[in-house]
Amino acid sequence: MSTAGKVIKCKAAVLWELNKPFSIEEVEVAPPKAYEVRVKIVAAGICRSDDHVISGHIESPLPVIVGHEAAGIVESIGEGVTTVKPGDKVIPLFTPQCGKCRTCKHPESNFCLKNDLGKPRGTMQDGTTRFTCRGKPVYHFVGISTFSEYTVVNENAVAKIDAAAPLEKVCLIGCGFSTGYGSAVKIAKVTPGSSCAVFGLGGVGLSVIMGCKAAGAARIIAVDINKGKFAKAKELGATECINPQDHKKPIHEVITEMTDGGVDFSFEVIGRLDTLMSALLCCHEACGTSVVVGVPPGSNTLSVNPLVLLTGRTWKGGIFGGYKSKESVPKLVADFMAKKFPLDPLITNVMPFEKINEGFDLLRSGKSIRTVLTF
Ligand code: COD
Ligand code: ZN
Ligand code: ZN
Repeated sequence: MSTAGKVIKCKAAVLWELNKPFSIEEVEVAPPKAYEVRVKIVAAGICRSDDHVISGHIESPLPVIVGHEAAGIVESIGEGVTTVKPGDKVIPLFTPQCGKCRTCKHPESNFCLKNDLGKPRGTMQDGTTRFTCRGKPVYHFVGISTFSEYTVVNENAVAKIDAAAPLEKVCLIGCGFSTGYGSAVKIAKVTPGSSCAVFGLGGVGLSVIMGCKAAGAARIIAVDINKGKFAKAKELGATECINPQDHKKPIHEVITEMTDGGVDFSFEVIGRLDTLMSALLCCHEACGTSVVVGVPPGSNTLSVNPLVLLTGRTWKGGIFGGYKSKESVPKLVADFMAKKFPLDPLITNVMPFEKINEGFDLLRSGKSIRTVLTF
């Protein structure tokens, strides 16, 4: 019997309070309104940014259903939807692409004004929610809330992908892979023969390394305080791995000495003020570029001596690897299908959705890169 037009009751991981485990609850998911799409989630990855919501580092109204890296199948569509249909395989987009705003019309930028990232309302784009649990409304996370068997997204926040794509792998294209890889090839525009330093070897940082390698970097210096991450970093293209705790000197000085005055490109993929500064200072003072991928907790700010930039450094940042999401995600999936890059090395654990709290424990203990939850 078709579920289109009806409320669906299903399981979702609800975060009721900060710093508490998720509670697997029965939730009601309302049908999609006009220009919205209801998606049956098939696989969802766990990204550190989801954990930042639990800890309060990323602000969100509560209760909330988090998750922003997933793949699924369209269950039903609202009025006026033309770009996807029931049965299509899709990836939800935590940065939408409306195609109409100033950002979308700009050839280079991707931070569509329909996003719910900076100051989150925790709602759909019309300001209302589609989830209820125990009679209470439950908030959305970045417009896609993927830790639920069913979710509702705006049409501009979902991309149709190859019908043959393995959803339990390409879900990583929804965040970790694209955020990292694009930061290297699209935001930094890493050049052949260049030197790079990547701070933080989680799923996103390792994807930066893949991007640096694909762009032809000659040296890729991987930096992490967890030595357990080094073997995977080397497998994916790092030429050297360093642990700041093994050095007496500040790590930016160590890298500057190793690279004749600093690297061409550096990336901060941790989300800490001290490592943001180290990454900035370890790129060459006259010709280096440093890219901000990680974001420290909301209220934290850096104070920077302008001379650091006056000498010629470039400091930039970007969300979702700089990719315009709706048009780029299908192409990234096609590239994966054509074996232009692997995703398997990033997936260390696969477990049923109900074990979500164990998946987060693995991330916090530094034992996993990406855990994929299957529904
Ligand atoms: N020095 C060196 N390495 C460190 C340090 C340190 N002081 N502290 C931690 N690390 C290492 C950890 O050992 C770990 O290997 C790595 O840094 C971080 O990896 P993960 O697995 O925790 O994180 P990812 O790769 O899933 O995500 C990293 C982000 C930087 C994207 C995330 O933390 C973040 O800042 N998100 C906010 C920005 C955002 O919302 N982006 C859009 C969605 S991702
Ligand atoms: Zn993410
Ligand atoms: Zn837009």
